[in-house]
Amino acid sequence: MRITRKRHCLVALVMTAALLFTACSSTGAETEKSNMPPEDEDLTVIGVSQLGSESMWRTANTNSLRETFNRDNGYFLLFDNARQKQENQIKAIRSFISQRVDYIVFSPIVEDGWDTVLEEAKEAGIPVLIMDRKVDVADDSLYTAWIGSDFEKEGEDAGRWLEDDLRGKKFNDDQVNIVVLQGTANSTAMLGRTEGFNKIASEHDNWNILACEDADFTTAKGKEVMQEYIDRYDDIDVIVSQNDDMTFGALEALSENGMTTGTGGNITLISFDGTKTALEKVKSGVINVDVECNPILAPDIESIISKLENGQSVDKINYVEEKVFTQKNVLSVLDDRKY
Ligand code: GYE
Repeated sequence: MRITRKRHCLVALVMTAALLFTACSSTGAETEKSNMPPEDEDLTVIGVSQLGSESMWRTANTNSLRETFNRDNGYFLLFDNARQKQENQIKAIRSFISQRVDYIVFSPIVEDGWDTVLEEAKEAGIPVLIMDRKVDVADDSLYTAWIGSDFEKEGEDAGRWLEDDLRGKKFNDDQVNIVVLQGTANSTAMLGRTEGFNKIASEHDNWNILACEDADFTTAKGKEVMQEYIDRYDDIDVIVSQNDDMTFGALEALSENGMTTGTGGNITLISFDGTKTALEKVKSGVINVDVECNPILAPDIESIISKLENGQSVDKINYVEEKVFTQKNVLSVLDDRKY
């Protein structure tokens, strides 16, 4: 049979693909092998799938994991940054399973879509510890424990603070006009903070939530959505920004439009996370209140792992401590704040 030019190309293509495939899979295997600690080292191998690096909170959370799970403390850390994509997290978890890590720790970007991969981890007998955000799975036995914040309480704390702050204040038409910058859609932090704040808002007939839109927990999106709000509404009294990074973006948009916030400004600004940079702005009065969300989760995760290693039982749900910061109490933490 005469090989036509077209056919020739096809044969060449198939051969190249085959070569590439072998090259890729062998590199993959090599990387996996070299990723693991030498067999004679007695280290506990932890595979961490971090959802991204979208915020200062996330950076502090990642640093906490790296500071805790290292060789000096008897751990070997396999760390993967999913860059805000669930499919990357699923891939990372699968690779941890195939590398037979001792524990999988991960921060799920959204709540749903985890059943299959967690079933695979369970079948492989690898305990899964979930941190920060939650998963919505049909079978709770798919993970061993969860460690993180009470996001609904954070939202309620913000609402209760506003309630107190508004006491005695007078508005032109008696309406309190509120805009909300929301975090990543379907993430536990966004769902909880929204629900908690809305619960308090529903107790006040004059709290008027004008808009509540997704700004993905990032500064760039926070600025963009805030600019849209400024263009759309001319009477904003309160901004609720569901994390500090969106707050920084909102502040850029506001200052470009000559608008002011905080104790000396025209708009009340509520933020979440309590990162050092934001707390400086609480101190200077630009942000009225910052509801803390604690990113230092690794010590708690480690104590759960130690218990599991010793055959002890652990609590399924583990909340971390957090506070609410205003100008009144921010100085007590600012100097020692690491993130
Ligand atoms: O508030 C935000 C981050 O899930 C608690 O995600 C976390 C949130 C945090 O991007 O800054």
